[in-house]
Parts: sequence; structure tokens; C-alpha cells
Amino acid sequence: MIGMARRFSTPFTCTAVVPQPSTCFEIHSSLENLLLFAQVLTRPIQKGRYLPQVMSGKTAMVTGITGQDGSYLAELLLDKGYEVYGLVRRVSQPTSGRSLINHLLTNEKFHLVNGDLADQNSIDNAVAQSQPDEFYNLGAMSFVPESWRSPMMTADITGLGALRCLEAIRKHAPHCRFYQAGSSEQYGKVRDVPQTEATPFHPRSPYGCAKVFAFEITRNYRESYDMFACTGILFNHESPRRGLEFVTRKVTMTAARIAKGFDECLWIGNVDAKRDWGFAGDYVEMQWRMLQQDTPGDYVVATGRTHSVRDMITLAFSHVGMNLVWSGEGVDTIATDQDGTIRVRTNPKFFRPAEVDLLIGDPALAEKELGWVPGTSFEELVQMMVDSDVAIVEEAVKGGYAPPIPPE
Ligand code: NAP
Ligand code: F7E
Repeated sequence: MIGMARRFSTPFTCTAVVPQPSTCFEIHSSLENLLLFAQVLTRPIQKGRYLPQVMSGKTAMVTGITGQDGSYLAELLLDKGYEVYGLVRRVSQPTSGRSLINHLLTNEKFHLVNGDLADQNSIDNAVAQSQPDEFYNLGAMSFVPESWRSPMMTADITGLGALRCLEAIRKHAPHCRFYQAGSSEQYGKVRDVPQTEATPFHPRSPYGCAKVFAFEITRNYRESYDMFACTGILFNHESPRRGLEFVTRKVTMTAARIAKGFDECLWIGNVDAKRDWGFAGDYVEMQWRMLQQDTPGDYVVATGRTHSVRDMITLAFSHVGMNLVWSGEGVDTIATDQDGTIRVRTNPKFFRPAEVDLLIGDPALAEKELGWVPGTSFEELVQMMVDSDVAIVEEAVKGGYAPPIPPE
């Protein structure tokens, strides 16, 4: 039997009620286990890197609130005294699908509004009713490989979705400031190294193309209607809340599973791709800062450092005591640990029809105009993610249920 399901940003929890016959444990659907999982993921950020708390009295609407960035941004805005409205897709099992924001549901300043970026009516109603001062459009189909499988849906949600938000604001709350979640995927086949706000775009996936449309329409609404509308061109940012299919989290969860005896080996794609990886908790601060300035503008948000997928894997595995030695090339690439066991193998199915080989952003403008600098190093980020995933696997073992498996 083949079950067809809508893609969700937190798939483990959303599909937790589906039995997984190929795993050695049955996944329990009990609320307790889901809450336990959510508690690990939503532990507060330890370092005090946010600006001092301001009791703002402002109202913000956030799309994509159930995702990685949405959950961190909601925490930041609540901390600053905002009334926060999160747009959520209607799901049949609301508790399980919202593991990253379950801890916010009892906050009286936190509200969920049903809506979908594909549906203009629902966004119109949400904006008209909540009358936000600031609107953060973080919602998207954000997984690049899926964008080749579902290009129309990606264009509709990731591209046109931004236009629907702008239209809703123009009609129902023209005073509202708008933030669009742009992406380094807009640069694709890069024309400059490092990439700046002036670097031309050359997207390499339907996702990248949709983000270029969203960027351009945001600029167009700013110029056409004098709206306060900005795009943050964000480079890859990760955290313990990152979706399990993205490479960093796939690596850290698999390293944790291998360390605890659930798997023997990580199956991976192109390990030579290079990314500028930062910490999502640092990056949502910049999203907020962009809407606090006097004039709207677009900014690169990045660390200015790049690492290969291979380096990221080596670092993650070293945190669980495995020192990898690499050999082979392309689809024959493997890595063995100090005992000679193969811990990484390559599968061509994880390669992309068109790859973005190298991304490295120049965050100089963000520092100069908004005083923003990333506070977390690559090494700290990887360690934080490995530690979190080891804790998740250990808690699953204690609870007698199966630890999460990264989807393919
Ligand atoms: P994410 O974890 O994948 O979250 C995506 C969010 O979009 C989820 O809340 C999802 O809701 C929502 N969504 C998907 N389809 C929707 C629809 N039809 N209507 C309403 N909401 C919908 O993404 P993220 O990593 O937090 O990224 C946030 C934003 O930044 C995205 O726009 C992404 O493209 C962009 N971005 C991310 C990075 C990065 O490295 N993380 C870098 C550059 C740009 P469900 O829970 O219902 O699925
Ligand atoms: O891939 C390579 C893959 O899926 C990173 C999204 O948040 O950041 C993200 O997009 C690199 C690519 O992220 C596997 O080929 C190798 O070169 O973690 P990723 P992404 O495609 O860079 C941008 C900025 C966004 O805007 C997006 O929304 O890793 N890679 N082997 C692999 N990637 C995955 N997922 N799985 C592998 O097995």
C-alpha cells in the first residue's frame, strides 16, 4: 500500500501515527512521546545574543511559524512584547504537527490563524483581522530537491505566496512592514565570490527561481506602492530544529543513530558542495532588525565562511568519537572510521539535476547598517546539533520508542 501525504516541515511528528514496519521499534503515537521530542527541540537558546528586551506593544504576523525559523522568530518577538499571530495550515492532527511551537500555545500573546499561502482569501482575512504592524513571510516549500518533483506547487507557494501576502497588506493593512525570506539559492551558479547584495541572480532549481520572483515582486511593491517591504537574502542556517531531510540535520541525526547502534552507515550525495552555514537563532534576530530601520532595504545574511559537506560530516562524526578517513571520488566516495568500518557511502539518488557548488555570503552591509554579526561558529553549530540529536536518540531509547529517521 502506498500512502500519499502532504509534505510538512516537521515530518517526523506529523506522520508519527503511521506505523513504520521496517524499524526495529514501533513509533508510538502517544502525545507524551511527541511532547518529549518537542521539549528537546525547543530548549531555549542559552547565549544572550538578542538585543535587550523591548516591550513593544506591536503586533506581528508570521507565516511558516511551525518551521525552524518561524519557531525561533516567534520566541524572539514574544520576548520583545509583541502580540504574535502565526498562520498555520489546517491539519487533521494539530498537536502532532506543531512540535516546534507547542511550548508557545499557552502564551496569551500567541495566536494561531488558519490559512494557506496558496489561498488569497485566507491571507486577506488573517491580515484584515489581526491588523499587524509587521508581517514576516517565512512560509515556503523550502526543500530544494522537492522543488524538481513539485515545481508548480513550489512556484505557487514559495513564489506567488509572497505576492499574495503583499496584496493582502496593500488592501487591508498598508501601514504594515513586510519581511520576505529570500535565499542564497537565488545566486545559484554564482557570478561573484563572495556574494553581496549586488551579485546578479542565476538560480539553479525551481525553488531558486520561485525565490527570485518573490524577491523581485517584493522590490516592485516597495517601488510601486511605497510599501516598507524588504528581503533578507539568507544563506543556509541550521539548528537542532532543522528539518531532518536537510543535509546538516540528516548528518547529525544519523551520526547519533550510528553512535547508539541504530544504523551502521550514512548514505549521502555530493560531499564537495560548499555552503555558508550559520545558526538560525542568530539569523531571526536579523529578520527583526530589518523591519526596525528607517528605510527599507535588502540584506545578505551570512557568516562569510564556507565549508564542504565533507568537512561538515567529518566534524559531526568526530563529536561522536568517529575519526573518518575519506577515499574515492564522486559516486564512489566513502569514509571509514578508525576501526575500518565504512561509515559514509554515496548514493547517486541524492545528487541534484543542477547543483549549487559554492556559496559564501558577504554580510558587511548587515554589520555596517544594522550592527548585526553572527554569534555562533560553524564548530559550535555542529556540536550543538549533534548533542541535541544524541539526546533525542537517548530519550527515545529510554521511552521505548523509535528515534527519528531522516526521510529520503
Ligand atoms: P521550514 O522549516 O521548511 O518551514 C517552512 C514553513 O512553511 C513551515 O511552517 C510550513 O508549514 C510552511 N508552509 C509550507 N507550505 C505552506 C503553505 N502552503 N501555506 C502556509 N504555510 C506553508 O523552513 P525554514 O528553514 O524555517 O525557512 C524559513 C524560510 O526561509 C523559508 O521561506 C525558506 O525558504 C527560507 N530560507 C531558509 C533558509 C535556511 O537555511 N533555513 C535559507 C534561506 C531561506 P507546515 O508545518 O504546515 O509544513
Ligand atoms: O543541501 C548537498 C546538496 O538540502 C545542502 C534550504 O534551507 O538552504 C537550504 O537549501 C548541500 C547541497 O540545503 C545530501 O547537494 C549532499 O549542495 O541541506 P540542503 P540547500 O539545498 O542548500 C537554502 C539557502 C535555502 O533557501 C533552502 O530553503 O548538501 N547534499 N548530500 C545533500 N543534501 C541533502 N539534503 N541530502 C543529502 O543526502
